[in-house]
Amino acid sequence: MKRFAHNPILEPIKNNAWESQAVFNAAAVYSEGLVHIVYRALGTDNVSRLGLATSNDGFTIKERFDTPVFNPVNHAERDGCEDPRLTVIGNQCLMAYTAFRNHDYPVIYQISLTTINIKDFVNRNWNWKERILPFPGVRNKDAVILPGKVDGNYVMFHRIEPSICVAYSEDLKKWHGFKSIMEPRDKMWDSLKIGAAGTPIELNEGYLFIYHGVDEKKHYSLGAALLDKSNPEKILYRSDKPILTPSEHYECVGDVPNVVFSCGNVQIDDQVIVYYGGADKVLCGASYDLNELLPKK
Ligand code: BMA
Repeated sequence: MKRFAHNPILEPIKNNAWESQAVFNAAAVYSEGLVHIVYRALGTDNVSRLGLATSNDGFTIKERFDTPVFNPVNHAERDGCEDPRLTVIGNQCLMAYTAFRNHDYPVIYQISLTTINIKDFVNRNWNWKERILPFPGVRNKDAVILPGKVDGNYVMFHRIEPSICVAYSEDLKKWHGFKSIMEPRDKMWDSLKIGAAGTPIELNEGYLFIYHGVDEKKHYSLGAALLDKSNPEKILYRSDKPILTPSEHYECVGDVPNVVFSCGNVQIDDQVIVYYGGADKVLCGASYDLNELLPKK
């Protein structure tokens, strides 16, 4: 595991009101030789919107856009669209994110889904389709869609505290087969609660599933699991130790201390590049050699 030498790779821009407070937890898609990084930006108004930056090698930011690419539009998300996770299936790019509303009681966050044609996405035509609330009114976050279907169904991982759950759907609207598939582990780095990190990566051995875990001190770390390809509810391996845990200044000091939190990763050759928010303030990256991440046979 190697942190990027030039972390953080994105920091807030004071003169852009919509991204003046924090830029962190980002989704990532690698398409046509370019990494598209869709990051959560917190504005002066305390509302989260999504911004876009790109990179050729995954490490160096090539371009960063001056206006958000995704904004809150409905009541469920009036206080923010947070923590995007992107999955490409065929010509469809699916985005799961957290719709946040804190002006009513009780404060509610829930999962929202939308899609965009991959051509529109890479050409920056922001024709996002209908926004769907798969579980209206249920407090839930950390949703990500698997990059492959099982028995014709989309598979979503999501988090009903404190566990990672699964759900299935043919049309992204009606979901069934909810159940918890991964629980926190007593006295370990993931003892309090867990949730998906970025989109699972399909390998010969199974889906590489990076997830976050929170311990009793409320430190957020990242770990790795391997899921069975034909039955992703089956956990073939789960790391005893975190693969990344807060230690650098930009991970320990920020809006929320001691947090490494990821919503996106890409695979470029044998490298997995993981984008992660440092202390809910800045965006960072780390890379892993696939051979290092997978369990030794
Ligand atoms: C989670 C999410 C993330 C955040 C993390 C640490 O519940 O809200 O957006 O990065 O907490 O504060």
